[in-house]
Amino acid sequence: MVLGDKKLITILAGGSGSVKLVRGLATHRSDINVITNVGDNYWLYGMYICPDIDTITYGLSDLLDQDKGWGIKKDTFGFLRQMEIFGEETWFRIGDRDTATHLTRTNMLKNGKSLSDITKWMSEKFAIEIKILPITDNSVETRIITDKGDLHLQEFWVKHRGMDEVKGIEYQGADKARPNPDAVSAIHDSSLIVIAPGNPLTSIGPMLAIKGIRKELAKKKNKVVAVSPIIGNAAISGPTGKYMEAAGIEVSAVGIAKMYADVCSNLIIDTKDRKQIKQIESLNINVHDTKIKMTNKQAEDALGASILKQFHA
Ligand code: FO1
Repeated sequence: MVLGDKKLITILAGGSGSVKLVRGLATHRSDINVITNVGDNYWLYGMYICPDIDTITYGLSDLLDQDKGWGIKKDTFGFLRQMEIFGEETWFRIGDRDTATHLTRTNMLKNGKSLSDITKWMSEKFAIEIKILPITDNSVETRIITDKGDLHLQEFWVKHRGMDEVKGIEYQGADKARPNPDAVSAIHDSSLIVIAPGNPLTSIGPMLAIKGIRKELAKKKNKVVAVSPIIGNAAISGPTGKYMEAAGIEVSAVGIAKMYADVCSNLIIDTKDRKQIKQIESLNINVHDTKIKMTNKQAEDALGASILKQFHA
């Protein structure tokens, strides 16, 4: 839909691959909504940590520690050192400035503000023009079912270093979660909806598990384009392959196409995967191939520009 002469763009984002594409699109356009995953959110020391919201916030305000893909660059760790002295577990490395974000968010939640209101307020504090919209204000928690038991995603990935055998993934609370109405409107009003190259099971999956979101995306299917997080038979980064294998999904662009076939009519794959085009097209998905690995700012901007040109947004 075109609103006046403005075409809105919405991106579904989660994880560090996503922020690169958000930045790549934001270089060219400011009329962007970023819908973020909340399944990774984690309570620690009485603070509510929202990694995907914060990664986008720091990424858009040039504060992100790009080497790690999370946290604030050049942050210090005095708070964590003190927690260690107090005998607390310190496997989740939150920096001092980052802690200010979690503490402020938690206080605002305790004072009755919603996660989406807090995120909006924080975006203003970080002078971010782009709208950051948590997928829901309700609790959705990604749980990894392993041979050692049922773990929060942060416990599986950070505390246990992703070493346990994955038996399944659950999005606790997703069936009852009410989608953020602003996220639903953003999808409805956009002329282009991009599913960022995030982990399809732990970054994008929890968002698609919320009924109202999946339904709205399915309605806009022709306007939805996903960017593959896989090149060849391996994830560009992170544990995507491990989760896909555990879910019995082929680790390839074809596997991604099958996962998104009901909500997306367009898939961007890497040029190296051209041989998969016919198979993806047989799923009624249009395929575009380009360089999808964003190793620096130039590559981010180039992929952003290519998407905007390709989809006339
Ligand atoms: N990832 C790690 O691998 N180790 C950490 O100690 C860690 C701390 C951390 C603190 C704040 C934050 O916002 C993210 C943090 N992450 C850390 C990243 C996080 O575990 C995941 O990469 C995201 O949840 C995936 O989207």
